This record gives sequence, C-alpha cells and structure tokens, in this order.
Amino acid sequence: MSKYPIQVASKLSGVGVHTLRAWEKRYHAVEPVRNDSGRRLYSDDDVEKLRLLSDLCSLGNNIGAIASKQLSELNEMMEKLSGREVRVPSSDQNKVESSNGVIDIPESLKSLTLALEFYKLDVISHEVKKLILALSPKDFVYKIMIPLLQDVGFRVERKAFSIAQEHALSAILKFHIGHMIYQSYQQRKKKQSLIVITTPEGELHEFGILMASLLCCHFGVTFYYLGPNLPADALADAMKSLNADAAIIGTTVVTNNSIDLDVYIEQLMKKTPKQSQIWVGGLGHFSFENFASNKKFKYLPTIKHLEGLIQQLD
Ligand code: B12
Repeated sequence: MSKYPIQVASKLSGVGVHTLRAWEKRYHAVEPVRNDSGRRLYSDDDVEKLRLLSDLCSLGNNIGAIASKQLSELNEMMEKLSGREVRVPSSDQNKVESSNGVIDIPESLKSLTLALEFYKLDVISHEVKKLILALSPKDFVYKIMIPLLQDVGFRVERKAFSIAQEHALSAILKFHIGHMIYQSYQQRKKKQSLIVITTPEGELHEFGILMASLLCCHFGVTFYYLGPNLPADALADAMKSLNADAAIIGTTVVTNNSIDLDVYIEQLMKKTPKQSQIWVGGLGHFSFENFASNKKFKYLPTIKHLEGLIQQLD
C-alpha cells in the first residue's frame, strides 16, 4: 500500500496542508502513521477519506459531524448527494460552480496528472466523474479532454509517463464518457439529422470520435456511436439501415501503413446512399484533392470545424 507525505496527500485529496493538520488535531478525522523522523505518512484510505470529507463539506456538511464516520458511510453519503446537479456559469473562464463547490479547471487538470503519476486511478475516476457532472459536454471536451490528452501524450513521449499510465487514463475517460453518451440516448433531441460516428478499420484512437459524440450530446443531435475500428462495408450497411444523414469518421494516426484512408473513403463514397454525407475529421493522411469536389464529402481538421457544422444541422 502506498504511503504519501503530507504535501502529496494534500494535492491528491484537495485538502490544504494546514487544514489536514487542523482536522487531525481537532476532529481526529485522519490520523496518519509517522515515519522514524516523525513525519506523517498517509495511506490510500486516508487520502480517500480526506477527499470525501472535503467534497461533503463543500456540499454543506459540518466537518465536526462527519469527521469520525467510516469510509463506507462517507461513500454512501456522497452517492446520495451526487445525484444533485447544478450548473452555474461563472464569469471566470477557468472556474465553474457546481453542487460540489467551485471547480478550478487548471487545478483539476493538475490533480489529474498528479494522480496518474501515482497510479491513483480511484482519484482520477472520481475527478473525471465530478467534472462530467459539473461541466457541459462541450466544456468537458475543450477544457479537459483536449489539454489533458495532449499533456499526457507529451509526457509519454518524454518517458515521464509509461504506456500503462496512458492506457489507464484512456480506459477511465472512455468509461465515464461512454456512460454519458448512453444516458443521452434517453434525452429528447433538438435536431432531426441522424449521424453515425466511428473510426476506420485499423484506427484505434477513439477520443476524437468520443469528443464528436459529446458535441452531438451538447447540441441535441441524434447520433449512433459505433465505436472505433469499423470496416467500410460495415459502416455503409449501418448508414443504410439507420437512414443516416452523415457519418463522422475520426482519424488520428498520421502515418500508419495498415490504414489506407483513400481506399476507405472511396469505398464509402461508392457504397453509401447518394444523399448521405461523409465527414472525415482529424489529421489522418489522405489525398484531399481526390474528394474535395465531391458534394458528399467534408473535411474537418479540428473539433472546432465539426462544432460549426453540427450547429448548422437541421
Ligand atoms: C491515447 C493514445 C493512444 C491510445 C488510444 C486509446 C483510445 N481508446 O483512443 C492507444 C494506446 C490505443 C494508442 C495506440 C497507438 N498510438 Co497513440 N496516442 C494516444 C495519445 C496519448 C492521445 C491521442 C488522442 O486521443 N488525443 C486526443 C485527440 C482527439 O487529439 P489530437 O490527436 O491532437 O486531435 C486533434 C485534431 O487532430 C482533431 N481530431 C482528432 N480526431 C478527430 C476526429 C474528428 C471527428 C474531428 C472532427 C477532429 C479530430 O481534434 C483534436 C483536437 O483539436 C497520443 C498523443 C498525443 N499527443 O495526442 C498518441 C498518438 C496519437 N499515438 C501514436 C501512435 C504512434 C500510436 C501507435 C501506433 C503506437 C504503437 N506503436 O502501437 C498505436 C496505434 C494504434 C492504432 N492502430 O490506431 C502517435 C501518432 C503519431 C503519428 N504520426 O501518427 C501519437 C501522436 C503519439 C506520438 N507522439 O507518437 N494511442
């Protein structure tokens, strides 16, 4: 089991160092073990308890009343309360008010990367869930997903993070975003157009299309998330069955010999109904000039381009 010094426990739990000491002295909230030189060392459970105490206090609970509760009781209280959701836009672009208190976006990003550094996957999962509840789907895309994945990508390149850490973060993000996507299927849609979303066979990078799905949630578009790695024939069949107006195809890998995007797009152009549109997004490599004049085809290099197009849909 990991043991963290007070500064790290403070960052992981979001409770200031001074408050940590005060809660220990006054309420015996968490009493960490000490090392030979008398310094506090916090366990995973200590950090988890502190994080829950902090969240519950920002939801209006008094520390004196909850400090002695067990981890399981605090978890139960949190489960009950986190059903409530309030989204209040704030004048500060970096801060969002929610039922869990004010969310400071740069601080949240920092604590996510710090938690990943220490493999604190429970902290990451909790933070991502909180952010998804507090932010609009669009803000979650621009303020959290894009900067976070880029930062983690750079750290993996510099070998500051391992591939395992990158995979762990991807899995948690995918889980929570998936939850939101499937919940949104029950909501009434504002737009008539029907979109299917996928990546070409061989392209496993899924976050571009998850972001596209979140934008569809945000703007009330009916969409079918088909997951990544779909052969052209299967996509064409799905478009016919669903009578889809368009397919959003996400491409991330620029150089990958196993993906011939030109062939993929060509097949779709032939096999999909005349009125269906093919929208290719991301930086995947293909010959733009081969398709540029075709009315069925649109190229969307960034998420911003896609947002513009989604807003124009009927
Ligand atoms: C997470 C990740 C993975 C995960 C993906 C998990 C998942 N479920 O998606 C896993 C571990 C599977 C993976 C595998 C690989 N990966 Co990878 N991966 C990444 C990482 C860290 C993040 C990618 C990501 O999703 N970013 C978020 C996206 C959306 O941001 P973005 O790519 O910058 O895209 C912007 C635009 O291009 C555009 N956009 C992108 N997609 C879309 C889609 C639509 C519809 C629209 C409109 C716009 C759009 O919007 C974005 C924001 O502006 C990047 C590092 C990085 N710095 O990005 C590497 C990276 C993309 N991976 C890379 C590589 C090489 C690989 C592997 C080949 C590694 C290997 N040796 O196995 C495999 C390939 C697998 C495959 N066949 O597809 C390279 C690609 C290099 C290149 N020149 O193409 C990168 C850049 C890392 C690097 N620097 O080397 N990877």
